[in-house]
Amino acid sequence: MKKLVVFLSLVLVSAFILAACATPTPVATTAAPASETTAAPTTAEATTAPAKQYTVALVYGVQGDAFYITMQKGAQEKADELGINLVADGPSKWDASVQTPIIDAMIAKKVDALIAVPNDPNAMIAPLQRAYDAGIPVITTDQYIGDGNYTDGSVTFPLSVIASDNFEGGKIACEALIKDMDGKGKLYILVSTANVPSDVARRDGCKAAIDEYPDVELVGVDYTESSAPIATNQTQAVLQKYKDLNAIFGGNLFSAQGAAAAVKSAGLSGVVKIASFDAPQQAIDDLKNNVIDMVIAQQPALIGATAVQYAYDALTGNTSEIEKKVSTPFVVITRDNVDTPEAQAAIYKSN
Ligand code: T6T
Repeated sequence: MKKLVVFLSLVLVSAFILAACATPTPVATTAAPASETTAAPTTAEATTAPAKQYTVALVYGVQGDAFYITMQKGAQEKADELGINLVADGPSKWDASVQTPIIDAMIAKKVDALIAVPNDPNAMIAPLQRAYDAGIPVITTDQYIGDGNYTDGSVTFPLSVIASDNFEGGKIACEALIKDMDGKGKLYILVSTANVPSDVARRDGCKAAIDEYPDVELVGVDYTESSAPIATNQTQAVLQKYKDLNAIFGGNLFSAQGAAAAVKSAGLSGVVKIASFDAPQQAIDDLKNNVIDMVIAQQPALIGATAVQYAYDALTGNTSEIEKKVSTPFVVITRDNVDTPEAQAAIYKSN
């Protein structure tokens, strides 16, 4: 465990350094936001039209997920700062056919810009293209469409993709687990689906870490459909089959939550190590109770805020500083730093 602590301290430091370097500099804006135009107009100004209040839509990934609740909060805070009217909605389940009518409704509402977490990298191209064709700037967060290369890839109309470096996050998590296993033993991966770019990248990042250790066996990869009960059942089956399982990478909030429940009910807390990708309060409680050993917090609020800033920049003609791809940093939380202000600030909000 000592090794894990030392390693994680290094990771945390680099995560914070990364945060300092990679956080996009707030883009200078040229137009005054509507909320700031409160001074009484002079006679000469009285005839000029008031500044337009923009409406920006956020169509998040799925309802009831603390990650997206936190993203919406960050977006709302930035919208309030810029005088933007933010409208947010998302599907009741992770499904492109449920998300598509929500996008179409935003187009019908004639929103000024659209921020979306596409539920499928291919199926969501056409709905987002409809928004773009209607003159609505499109930004994607957390996920991408096409191959994610909006500069010269298969789809280039979105202005930007703002997301975590998921491959790197998966690698960080599994390197830490493997160090704690003294470089040998059995590891199991759970992620949401095989068709979600974020989780596929985390799985691949974890596999890349495993590849560096010939004595580490990957006993399996399961897809949880982002359901904690499914993840619990899958983990129980793996615990039955591999009595000497050493570690689990829970590649998203519900996958990790389900894995933790299974390990707890099998009485294996602290024996089977768990890394949770995502930082809801439950994961923090499990960390403190020795069920989970490491929590990789993404920064959904920063993702949401950056997207709203970019939407505003696009609408006010300040496009020069918009980056096609923004990678937001992680905060790695362990029992050693969980009570620090940085770690506490990184915990997701659930309402
Ligand atoms: O891990 C996040 C998100 O990044 C991922 O794309 C889907 O799952 C979450 O929303 C957590 O449930």
